[in-house]
Amino acid sequence: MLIRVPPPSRALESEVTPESIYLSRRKLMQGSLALAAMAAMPGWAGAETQGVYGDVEPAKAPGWFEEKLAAARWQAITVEGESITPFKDATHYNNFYEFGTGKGDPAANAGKLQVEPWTVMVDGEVGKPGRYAIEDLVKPHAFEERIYRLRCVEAWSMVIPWLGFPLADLLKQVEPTSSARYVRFETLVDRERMPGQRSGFSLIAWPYVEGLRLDEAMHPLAFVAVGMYGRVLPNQNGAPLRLVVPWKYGFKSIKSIVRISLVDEAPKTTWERIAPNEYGFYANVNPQVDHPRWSQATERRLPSGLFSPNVIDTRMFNGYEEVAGLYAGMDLARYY
Ligand SMILES: Nc1nc2c(c(=O)[nH]1)N[C@H]1C(S)=C(S)[C@@H](COP(=O)(O)O)O[C@H]1N2
Ligand SMILES: [Mo]
Repeated sequence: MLIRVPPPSRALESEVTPESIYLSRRKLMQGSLALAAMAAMPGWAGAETQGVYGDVEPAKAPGWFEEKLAAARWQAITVEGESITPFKDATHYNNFYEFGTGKGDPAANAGKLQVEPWTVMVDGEVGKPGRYAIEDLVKPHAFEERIYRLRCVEAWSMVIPWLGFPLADLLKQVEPTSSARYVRFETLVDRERMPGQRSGFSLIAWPYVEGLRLDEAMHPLAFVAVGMYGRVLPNQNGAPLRLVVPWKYGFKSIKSIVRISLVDEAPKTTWERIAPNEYGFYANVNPQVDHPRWSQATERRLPSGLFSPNVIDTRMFNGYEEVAGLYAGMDLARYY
């Protein structure tokens, strides 16, 4: 058996689950049924009883999702001393400019997005290029739950339990060649169903593009999400598959991916193209490097209101210090 030293982002389950649930679960886990019990429920067990879902109905999940969900490994990685953001906030306060620039626009408009069938074009420096049905990209990998902080560059944040698998697993599946140095991702273009793409005022040259250095993409924390809160990913959160890169500002976590290209040069990303002095390729969360128009030293943790703004300190790499080695020797004020 492989014994691993827990990274700093990993914490005791007691720190994210209410104590009563934690205690009953502990009892279950004392016996030889420990593993079975682990597999049976989400790491933030008892979401229904905690009222996490509120009145938000689940989206209809495709067959491939239900199949993998039944065998999911709950809570591989969690966060310290934080509570899960209510499902309502995570699904009704979104950035997804394809559906409009307002925080409520994605929830209001994304219902029309057709997520089934879905294919992802894999091309460039790979041994196994092709147009993959989503089922074929997902099936070889076990579902894991990852409870991650999500820090938007606009200085608000949430804590979200994602379901999916490491991006490294998907990349290994398509076999990057020795010339591959970066990964480029593209979101769907659908002017009919994505009203934000029709707007004459949009600054964005669609498709939305993001990218990572290959070693960043292979880091065990880089994640492909197909679900959240134990349910299939809602359209407004980037169904049917999106990236989650928890140590970077939220805009790196590209939604509704239709193309993954292994390339030898750094791709030009959407926000870099629009305002290169404000948004860099790296976009690592960094409280010491301010946005030219606002401070990045603190963040509003949702839910946040006028009378309880819930402002907390922002942490280097969003608290995921185990990625620091990826940037050894780099001036992070220059490569922001
Ligand atoms: N295709 C696409 N992906 C996107 C965006 C977008 O506008 N289009 N917004 C990004 C930003 S700025 C953030 S903060 C996160 C928000 O993810 P969430 O709505 O699931 O919280 O998605 C990111 N991914
Ligand atoms: Mo963001």
